[in-house]
Amino acid sequence: MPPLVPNTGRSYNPVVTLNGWTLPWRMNNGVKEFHLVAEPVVREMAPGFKAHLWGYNGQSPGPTIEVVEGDRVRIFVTNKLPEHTSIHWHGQRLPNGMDGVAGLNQPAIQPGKTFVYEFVARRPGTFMYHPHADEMTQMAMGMMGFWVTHPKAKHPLIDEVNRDFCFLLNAYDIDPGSYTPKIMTMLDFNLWSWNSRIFPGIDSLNVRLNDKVRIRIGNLTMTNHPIHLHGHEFLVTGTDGGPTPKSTRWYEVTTDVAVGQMRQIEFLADEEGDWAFHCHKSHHTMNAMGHNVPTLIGVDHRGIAKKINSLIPDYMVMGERGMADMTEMEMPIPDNTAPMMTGEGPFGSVEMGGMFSVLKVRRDQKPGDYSNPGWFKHPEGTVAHEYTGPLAEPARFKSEGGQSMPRIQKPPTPTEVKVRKPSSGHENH
Ligand SMILES: [Cu+2]
Repeated sequence: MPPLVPNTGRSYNPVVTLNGWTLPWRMNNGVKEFHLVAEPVVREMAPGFKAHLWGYNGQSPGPTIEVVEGDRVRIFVTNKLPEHTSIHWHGQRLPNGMDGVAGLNQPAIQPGKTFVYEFVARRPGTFMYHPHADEMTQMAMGMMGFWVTHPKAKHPLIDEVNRDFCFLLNAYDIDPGSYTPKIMTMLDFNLWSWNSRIFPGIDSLNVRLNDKVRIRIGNLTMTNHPIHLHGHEFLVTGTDGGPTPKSTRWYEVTTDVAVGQMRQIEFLADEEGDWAFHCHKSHHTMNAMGHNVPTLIGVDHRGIAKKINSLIPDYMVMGERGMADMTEMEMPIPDNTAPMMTGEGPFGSVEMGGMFSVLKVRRDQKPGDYSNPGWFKHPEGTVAHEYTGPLAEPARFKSEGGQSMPRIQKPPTPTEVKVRKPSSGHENH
């Protein structure tokens, strides 16, 4: 959805929620009123793959809430889940009774009931909201949302930007062929998502050349995610605690977003192209996959892959022709399953899944135009290509070098070695 330009209240430059939207509000005697409905939703996580999640107002994650520093905010929360819930406004300064921890700060919101929260958005920054009641279940089911409080005036530490994107890092464990996340999973999730979408189902971030770009990221998974941008260097300009002091900012190309944290990165998009933007944990740029597969790199698979497959159904040949095989051979997978890796790029399979998208920087992207400009047209002679000319002998590593603590030569102790010869049919010893 295009950014929601405010038509009441104070103006601000709205954010773009990847594959999401901003919740409209109404002004009631100077108070900004929102209505969140906690309910079961169906989320298409990628084309052809739908998940049965819990979320807010028809989607997981819920809609982004955007307000201005100093706004008095009233949020009605209706519970249409089969169990009690509450909402915690992660990172906000507010009266203790509005903090949303069920049992501690308020009674839980029972199914069918509506509660109201009210507070002043006291500090500008990047926030999240999520249940603080049966959290393990409700967050594993997708209940969370983004919150942005824009500064009320020019702020010395908050720059104006041309594009402002936001998304939440979340993760699910959904067995191939099924629809509902397994909520008892602690670490071994099989779907690593941004706003409950997985590559290639994540919106690209489309910007104009020389735009100043801000991306806000919140992590509500069970592990950290080093988020990596190609082709540019960025500054971390904000955290959960608000804008960072300028003296603490340094350029980098990857920033780790730990669990429960928010990071706000900013850069000048001054390099044209289609730049990869992803979590740097390689297993987080994959979709549903089995992890208990032996490595057989170096084994000649000719003629035996089928035999191995009959013994180990999950087995696939890796490290020989690249995972691109996976996308080409179109392995039979159960209905409603995202392929482990996919994505047809202009040069072939991208062999990715999960937490991966593309920053598209274009000279002719109009201000305020967030539409996808298609593939980058590379200037003549700027694409890596096959070389068939003569090559000199390449340099090769020759020695391990020294060691800091030389080993003491001890007289050899006799060792008993038992050698067992394979019974039959094996050629190696
Ligand atoms: Cu990750």
